[in-house]
Amino acid sequence: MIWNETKECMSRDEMTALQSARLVKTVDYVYHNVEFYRKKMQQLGLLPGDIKGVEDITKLPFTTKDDLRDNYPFGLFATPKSQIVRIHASSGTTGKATVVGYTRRDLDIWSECVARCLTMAGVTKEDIIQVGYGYGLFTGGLGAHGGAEKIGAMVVPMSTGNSKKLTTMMVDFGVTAIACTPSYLLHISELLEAENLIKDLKLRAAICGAEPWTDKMRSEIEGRLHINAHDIYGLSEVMGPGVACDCIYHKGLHVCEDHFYPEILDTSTLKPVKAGETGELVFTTITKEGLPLIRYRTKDLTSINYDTCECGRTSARISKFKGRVDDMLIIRGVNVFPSQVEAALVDIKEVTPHYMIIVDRVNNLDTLEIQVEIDEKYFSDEIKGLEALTQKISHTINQALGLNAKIRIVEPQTLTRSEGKAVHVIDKRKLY
Ligand code: DLL
Repeated sequence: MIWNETKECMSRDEMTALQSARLVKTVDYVYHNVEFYRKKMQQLGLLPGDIKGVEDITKLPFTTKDDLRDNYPFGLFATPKSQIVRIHASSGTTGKATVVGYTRRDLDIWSECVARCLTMAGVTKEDIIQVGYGYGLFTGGLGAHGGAEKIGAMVVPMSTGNSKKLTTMMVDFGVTAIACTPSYLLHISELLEAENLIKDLKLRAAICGAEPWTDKMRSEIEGRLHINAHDIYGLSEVMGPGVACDCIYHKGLHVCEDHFYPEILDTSTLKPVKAGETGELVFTTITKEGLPLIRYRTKDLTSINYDTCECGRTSARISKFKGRVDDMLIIRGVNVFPSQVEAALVDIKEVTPHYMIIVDRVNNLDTLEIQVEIDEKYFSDEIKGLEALTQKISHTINQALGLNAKIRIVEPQTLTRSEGKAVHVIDKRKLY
């Protein structure tokens, strides 16, 4: 068993030594295998030998989502395509997706990290685990699946979208653990309550993530379903789910820091903040082969704690997330940037660049409405024309975001103009 606690209980000095050795290797690897990094390092006058350990990490350049987009699709891969055995993708800031690639070894390490997280939630080979994250290009489904299989649990690969079947199977199979987004689990709990099925459940644990949620929401899920709910974090660029997870004490998420070196940086100076202070989380992958990333700016806001946890793990813990540096929204688990909506609308001549994204949560499911202002030239009272235009916009938005949105066409000059930074989003979701 590799996912036992050996790497999670090392002393800080041992961990730093391991991270340093892996960082040195990674820097040498990217310098010789990824033109993007070689050029960036050369611009900074850096040679691989200048990085002797994690104490030198701040000398290295950052990587952003835009860098992935600019090198779309495979430009940052460090291995020949023949060694990549899996691709995933998530939303980019505009039209193009962010593509990530894994070698066989990357997949092994990924499943090991997820297995550690599931172990923190008490999942063992005796469990039956339902995976209710989407399967496909999103990393949630296959990522959770790989970790559960590594543990040897019985996996039910439900994916998303058929809640009735999910609740039926949950009861019939005697499912003991579930992995899905927290809002989806709340929705499921309502369905189970409505059908008076809670008493028939064998469920003990949930591993929820992919979107922000609070301790209050956790208590609500735990109370309704009589389970322990754990917070799992990750992002596709760095790997997918399994970068960090909280244990039974829920005092921060243990980072798999033998694979991902975390830094917390001041959002304006991009200099490291002190432990306990909030800043942007930045990761350097120190064992990845397919898509190694140096100082990847997650844009997620958190703080870090290096104290040993009550559970005995010594791994660094990041606090529950406090928001993002950018304007990315997470709607039904899908990452959405307002700029994607803008980019999609530009191609539709009948509408102006004025739009408003309205996100809400009804019955614990996210709803998305996009109000679009019609161009004066095309404005008429003719319903038929408007219906056709609504359909056209709806289709374009669905293609761009991978999400269905309710489109509401509004009259010219209806949407508020702002004098400063334009406000394009009203997020009515209450994160408890
Ligand atoms: O959401 C990977 C994932 C799947 C994580 C399943 C956990 C469970 P992306 O689609 O690339 O990857 O989105 C990554 O989602 O930068 C955060 O802003 C947000 N996020 C992920 N997990 C959490 C969490 C997956 N536990 C982005 N709490 C990240 C808060 C989260 N935000």
